[in-house]
Amino acid sequence: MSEAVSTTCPYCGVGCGVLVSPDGSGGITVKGDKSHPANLGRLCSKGTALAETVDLDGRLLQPEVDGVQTDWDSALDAVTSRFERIIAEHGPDAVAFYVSGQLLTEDYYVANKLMKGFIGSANIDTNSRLCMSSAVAAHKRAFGSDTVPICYEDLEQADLIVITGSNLAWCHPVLYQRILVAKKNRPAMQVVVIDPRQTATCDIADLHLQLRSGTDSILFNGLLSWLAAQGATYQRFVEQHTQGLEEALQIAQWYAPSPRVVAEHCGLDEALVQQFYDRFAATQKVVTLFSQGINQSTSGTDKGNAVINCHLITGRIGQPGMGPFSVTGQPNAMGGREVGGLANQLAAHMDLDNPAHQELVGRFWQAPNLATSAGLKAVDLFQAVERGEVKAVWVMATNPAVSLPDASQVRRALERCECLVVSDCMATTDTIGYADIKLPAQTWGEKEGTVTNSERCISRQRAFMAPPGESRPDWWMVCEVAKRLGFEGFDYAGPAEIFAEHARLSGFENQGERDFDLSGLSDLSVAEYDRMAPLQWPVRRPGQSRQRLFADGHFYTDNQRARFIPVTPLPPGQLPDADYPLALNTGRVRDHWHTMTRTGKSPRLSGHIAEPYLAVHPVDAQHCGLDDGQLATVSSRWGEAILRVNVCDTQLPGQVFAPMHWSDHFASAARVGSVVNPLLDPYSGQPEFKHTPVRVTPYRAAWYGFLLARKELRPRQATYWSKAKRYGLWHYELAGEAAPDNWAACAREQLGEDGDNAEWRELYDSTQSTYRGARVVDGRLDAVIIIGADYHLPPRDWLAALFKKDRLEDAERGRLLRGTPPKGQEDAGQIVCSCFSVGVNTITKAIREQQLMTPEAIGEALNAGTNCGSCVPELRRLIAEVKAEPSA
Ligand SMILES: Nc1nc2c(c(=O)[nH]1)N[C@H]1C(S)=C(S)[C@@H](COP(=O)(O)OP(=O)(O)OC[C@H]3O[C@@H](n4cnc5c(=O)[nH]c(N)nc54)[C@H](O)[C@@H]3O)O[C@H]1N2
Ligand SMILES: Nc1nc2c(c(=O)[nH]1)N[C@H]1C(S)=C(S)[C@@H](COP(=O)(O)OP(=O)(O)OC[C@H]3O[C@@H](n4cnc5c(=O)[nH]c(N)nc54)[C@H](O)[C@@H]3O)O[C@H]1N2
Ligand code: SF4
Ligand SMILES: [Mo]
Repeated sequence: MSEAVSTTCPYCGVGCGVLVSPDGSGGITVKGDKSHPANLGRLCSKGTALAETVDLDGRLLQPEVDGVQTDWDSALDAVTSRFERIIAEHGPDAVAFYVSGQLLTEDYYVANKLMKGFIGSANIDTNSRLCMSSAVAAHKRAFGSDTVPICYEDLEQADLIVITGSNLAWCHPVLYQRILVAKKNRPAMQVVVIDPRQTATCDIADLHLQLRSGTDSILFNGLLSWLAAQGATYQRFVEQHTQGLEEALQIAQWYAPSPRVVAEHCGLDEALVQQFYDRFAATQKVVTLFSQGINQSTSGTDKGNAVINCHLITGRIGQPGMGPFSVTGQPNAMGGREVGGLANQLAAHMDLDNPAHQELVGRFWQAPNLATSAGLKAVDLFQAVERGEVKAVWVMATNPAVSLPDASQVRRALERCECLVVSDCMATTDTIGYADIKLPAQTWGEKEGTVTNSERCISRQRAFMAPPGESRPDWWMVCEVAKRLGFEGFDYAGPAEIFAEHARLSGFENQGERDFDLSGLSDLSVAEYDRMAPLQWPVRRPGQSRQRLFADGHFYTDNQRARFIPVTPLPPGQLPDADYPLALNTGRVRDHWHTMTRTGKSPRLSGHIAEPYLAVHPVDAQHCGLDDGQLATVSSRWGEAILRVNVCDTQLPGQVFAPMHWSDHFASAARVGSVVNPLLDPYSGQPEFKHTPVRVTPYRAAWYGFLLARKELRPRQATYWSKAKRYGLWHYELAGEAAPDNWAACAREQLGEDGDNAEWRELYDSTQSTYRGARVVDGRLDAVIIIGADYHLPPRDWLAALFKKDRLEDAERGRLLRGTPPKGQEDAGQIVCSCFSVGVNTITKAIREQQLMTPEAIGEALNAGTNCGSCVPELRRLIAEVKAEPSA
């Protein structure tokens, strides 16, 4: 058996180390790497299921130009000549790259170098604009540099962790696990969660502030005034190492003079606000961790600064167990910032508008044509494409037709674009459908390079399988086009050489005045690069890694003092009104990743939440005439989506929530990006994904259904469908607006042509307008479809077991058509524990019957929750629900 390859998980910014080995039958096994400092062996549900995502189904394997498959030479020539012509006719600003925090640092570095140094435009922006740009802007305003001062160990050493705008339990699960363990070992450790939703993360909260969405700047301004009023400040630090407190404090005191005023604005109990402020004031070791609930806002930059202000006034930065902590989303969001991948950065943490930096980078790159002013930011970029001002765009490793706000506008832009190049590993994303030129990219497990995680830790991604078809790494494609455009400086033998150049640039004439410095890695040989162990920058000398920055109180501003930023609290860009009375919040679920191109392949992950949904508070549900389980149309001024209603009191009244993941590939009309408004933060250009005024109305379907089939299908007549790969089958949920004349025909039509050996078992109940059908091929169940006039349909999950049988017994055929599981075999229900595929009904039943009152007890009885632990918050919620049931 060959040795395990150590690499880094391709999902979130925690950046866990994984060990991959062949499983002996063509697949792989994936384990957490105990020696990796990010996870010390742990993995979450997504990391654990990685083996299910590396098959070649749906891969793009051959370059394509104008719909015709071709070889690399012709495809690269086509990219080059089209870019060349457009640049010649319209200038360099008529072309653009739109890249991604899922590129490796080496890909990112050459793309940025080509656009900003050689093509001569700063029109390269990245999906990090949608993600980290407010945090970047806040860091730069406060510290003079985009520095995350903290390390993961600080989470274990802190006495108080404030988590705001982050669903850590689902989005950075291994960090959440680390906090959980630390809290178990040290019960005095306190956790405060600030989120308008009650999320899985609240499971470890000693205090949950369920504030009105968008009001964090009032809450943190209030904290600043409170700290000052209580004298809970670090006077010497403020005097020696900061500037601007007076003005920031004045504004804070004006808007948020007391916990009472704060409570009123944030919709909170005054006592809870008071408790939060008291704890913060009294605790020295505080980490404030923030994510998209802060960043994705029209005042996201200010909110970041409102948080940082509270750490500056208390001097709680740069020391063990304390600091503001912006967690990164994508695996290489941090690496993208290092290379300067945003349209308003230059390279290696240097600024586009700084003449000294321009001179330095220009000289280092020997750049003939260095861009000197900011390019278009993501949302502006696609608007300029629609207007025809930008005529050629190369999209790499991102799916903007789904993930940008006002996504229908983006589709118009992609359609209009004269030359759209897309490099992706998948053949059928919503974006690549519009491409003139498709370039097959290598992906995780096939390519070599580095990523940087949330704590500035650089780790290697290593290949463990042969790249399929004609796929190539992104850096190679970029360099080939650069060379064809006639530019020198792109002749790299491999990623090791690119990395070394990136390291040299970071240290070039850097006498300690720039935070980002990898001088110690500039001379890395290929062999050393291949062996490189994870390490945190800055790395000024070989082997020298740094856990924390700012311990010495020196910041990267002109006078080395950190800046307090006065924050005027602003409401969200658009408030609900009579036409659109609810606020739509969007985000993530535990087991899916973005537009599902990877996690959608995994049956285990797809079982957790198999259908796109809208979470609605019971009061709003009543107002809108919605029942749990029904379908609803959610519409805004920008667009609409059809989603399954989930009535739950974890929402605040007035606010609804929908996950961002479902693309047109997985559902007929669930792209919430087309509903989200494109309003932006003025400093960062980051969109307000967390707040769009919407209206929710019942979706008037005349029939509903579901379907399990061995093969992927294209539902017909269904005006609503969603699909998920589960149990080795395809699971579709369906609905249609027109009542079928013939239920059997409607049902059969969904399944497409019958094969020769197909036989049908059917049951039609005219009193209830339900039809149940099963297609049996060679005695084996091939597909089951159940449709009816109502959305209350029989359970689905137990049916999957029947597909495993070589022959169906008569009794099974009968039950199949009645829709009832056999006695003693309950329907397992929606998967809660994806590691062991344990469903909600199984768990609830066991809690009730066996009196399982802790997640550990459930683990002993059912295994659930005993591997990665990602579902433990849900297990605890189920226990609480059963406890709350009226006793029989
Ligand atoms: N499972 C999974 N994990 C992921 C990803 C994924 O797709 N799936 N994506 C990765 C990426 S790229 C990112 S950026 C991260 C994102 O990680 P998170 O930011 O943790 O995830 P989100 O679900 O986008 O939003 C976080 C929370 O912000 C809350 N929120 C909304 N409005 C407000 C507000 O006004 N104030 C406060 N305080 N909170 C608010 C939402 O209710 C939500 O619970 O996740 C990473 N990890
Ligand atoms: N409504 C709403 N929308 C959001 C958000 C939200 O909270 N709400 N969050 C935003 C945030 S924070 C983010 S980060 C974005 C993420 O949104 P996207 O970046 O658009 O989503 P992904 O599905 O991760 O897209 C990655 C693409 O890269 C491809 N790929 C994978 N590996 C490689 C590779 O090595 N090379 C190449 N060339 N391609 C590869 C995948 O197949 C996939 O098509 O979504 C944003 N959109
Ligand atoms: S927490 Fe999960 S998704 Fe994130 S890097 Fe670790 S294993 Fe991957
Ligand atoms: Mo992100």
